[in-house]
Amino acid sequence: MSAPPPHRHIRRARETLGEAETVVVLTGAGVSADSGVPTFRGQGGLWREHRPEDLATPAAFARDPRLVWEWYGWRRELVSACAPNAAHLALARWQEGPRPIHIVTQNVDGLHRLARDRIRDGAGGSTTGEILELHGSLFRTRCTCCAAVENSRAPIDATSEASLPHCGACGALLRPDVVWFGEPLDAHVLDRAFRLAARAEVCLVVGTSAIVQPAAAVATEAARAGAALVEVNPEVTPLSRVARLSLRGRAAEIVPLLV
Ligand code: BV8
Ligand code: ZN
Repeated sequence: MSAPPPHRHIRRARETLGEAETVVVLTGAGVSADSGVPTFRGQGGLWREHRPEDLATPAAFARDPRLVWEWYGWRRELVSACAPNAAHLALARWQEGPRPIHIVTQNVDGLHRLARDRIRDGAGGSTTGEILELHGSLFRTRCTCCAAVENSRAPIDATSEASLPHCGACGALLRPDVVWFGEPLDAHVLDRAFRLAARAEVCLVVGTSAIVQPAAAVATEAARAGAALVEVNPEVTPLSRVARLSLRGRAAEIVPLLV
């Protein structure tokens, strides 16, 4: 376990974030690790015995939709039992504040939205901050034929292809409404993310290995446009050397100290 970041780094990060008019936050699986959601690549990061790159692909779904749905059904069940952690909640509270704080997440677990709902506790929100889900959501399905999209938290019966979820409108097989490897991201969402990054004075990067593209480019584009990068991650990543501050530690411990 790495030593916690020195107080002066935390103080400097708080000052950097406190002075910024506009902030974009890029999060990855590490922000949900403290909620019990396994990461993709860190220790214990394997999703059961499957590698994301093998199953989160159109080819895997075409080859064996039952196996892919079994994997997503398992992840849906696991994530449904996870609650937003102190990092999600601190970011949600920060978004309700006076400044535009935007969250761009690679995660499909919906925990940033859940945190916002918790903070608002049913009351309407006042934030101008956005939550952009670059890679879709575990809790949405899309029809493989008519492209109908539905919110869905139902358990998946993957015992046979016939028992997999099918479209109420056209009867075709449904798929998880997530972006698989080799698939393009939603152009509007990605364009919006890059626009926010280009305007940000600070980009806070929490819990990503910065390997997956084009998501990781949101941080590098922000830096290229002049933003200061502040990173929170127990491990070194390709962004660490370009970050103004790279805080070694867990999101649930550090993020609440920063915002
Ligand atoms: C595309 C949804 C093109 C599914 C996911 C260059 C440019 C463009 C593409 C590529 C490129 N190079 C390679 C590619 C191909 C590929 C790619 O990036 N491959 C990687 C493996 C190299 N990219 C794509 O295929 C993308 N598509 O570009 O299409 C195109 C264009 C036009 C037309 C056709 C095609 C699509 C990528 C999206 C894939 N879908 N998820 C699902 O979830 O099932 S990606 C998946 O990885 C998750 O979304 C995850 O969030 C994401 C990134 O991983 P991280 O979030 O960073 O998680 P990871 O486990 O890696 O790291 C966790 C970090 O947290 C670690 O650093 C760890 O230290 C830290 N941590 C641990 N505990 C804590 C912590 N931090 C803080 N606190 C803690 N407690
Ligand atoms: Zn349909």
